[in-house]
Amino acid sequence: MRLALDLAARGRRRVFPNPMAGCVLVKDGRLIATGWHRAYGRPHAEAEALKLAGRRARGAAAYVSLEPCVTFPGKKTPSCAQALADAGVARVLYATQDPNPSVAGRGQKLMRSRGIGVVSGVLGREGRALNADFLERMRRPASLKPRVILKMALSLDGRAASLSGESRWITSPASRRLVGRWRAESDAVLVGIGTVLEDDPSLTARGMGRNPVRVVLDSRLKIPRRAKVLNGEAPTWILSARRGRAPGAEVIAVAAGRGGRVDLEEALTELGRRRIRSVLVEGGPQVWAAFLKGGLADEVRVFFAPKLLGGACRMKQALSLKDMRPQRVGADFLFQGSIAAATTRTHR
Ligand code: AOF
Ligand code: ZN
Repeated sequence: MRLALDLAARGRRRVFPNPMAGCVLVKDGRLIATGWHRAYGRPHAEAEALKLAGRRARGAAAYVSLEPCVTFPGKKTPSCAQALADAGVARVLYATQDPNPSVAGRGQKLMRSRGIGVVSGVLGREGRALNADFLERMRRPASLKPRVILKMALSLDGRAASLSGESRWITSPASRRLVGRWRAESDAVLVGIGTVLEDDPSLTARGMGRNPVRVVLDSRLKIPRRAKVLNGEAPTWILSARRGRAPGAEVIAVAAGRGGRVDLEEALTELGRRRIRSVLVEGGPQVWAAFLKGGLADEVRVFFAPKLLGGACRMKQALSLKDMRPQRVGADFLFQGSIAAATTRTHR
């Protein structure tokens, strides 16, 4: 079991929002196959081990770090409890029950009904510690909406992009690293389709931790196939008023509100149902405005970069400011500085 737990831990940072899981198949005192859940959407630990073992799985004992799963609506992979039974595995020992309400106890029941000897709670404390985050999320009521944090990056004159639509990069590498950390701390990052079309961001944690779920509001399902958010580096959920498919993402149908746009309250309800505790809303301006207008944001984090973008067609025409002296004036913030590089501006 210790090996199963160690194997499970190899999926750390990759499997979110799924739990980590490892599986070891043993027969006649000999290890015959191992497997672990490598990444969200990929085969489960048991499936990997059973594939390696082939016919040798018959009569074997399986040590699994988590109760093997059963099928439920929206599930991406086949039931492991079923697969273990179909392969003729004789005994299944697992560390902890799956806290997912769609699975909890049902995996055990299914295996027992198929004549498998089941033992639960083997290194239970270690198993629970391994997936403490998953356990905590699954205990959340499905009716709770996530906390919404709006992240904005603006020039000092309050622009999020140049006239041509460029927004890379307004802020410094240090700020972007900080955003990477915020992404790693969030369960989900959300952008509108406009941002995907304009900036093509990958929305990963930039190596600062595990990647959050990437959520795209795309009412009319316009996402291009080559969009970086579809690169498989992290799970992507497209919330759309249309039904459809997008390879590399899960398209989730959400009721439309005014103007055929995805209703934001519905969107947050859906994320809550999926046990998302926090969403970092990264834009663009239309999405910020919609969240603010709906009174749906809990917190804002605004970067002001020491530059002026007003009227600049391209980002490189922004006016840089130097010797910035930020000050508090009453309830306000005053930023004073001198203009460093006067670039000639070409207006449209
Ligand atoms: C297992 N073995 O390795 C893992 C399990 O959408 P799916 O098919 O990936 O299913 C996700 C659910 O499966 C997840 O919420 C949790 O209940 C269970 N995770 N179960 O038997 C595994 N990772
Ligand atoms: Zn499974």
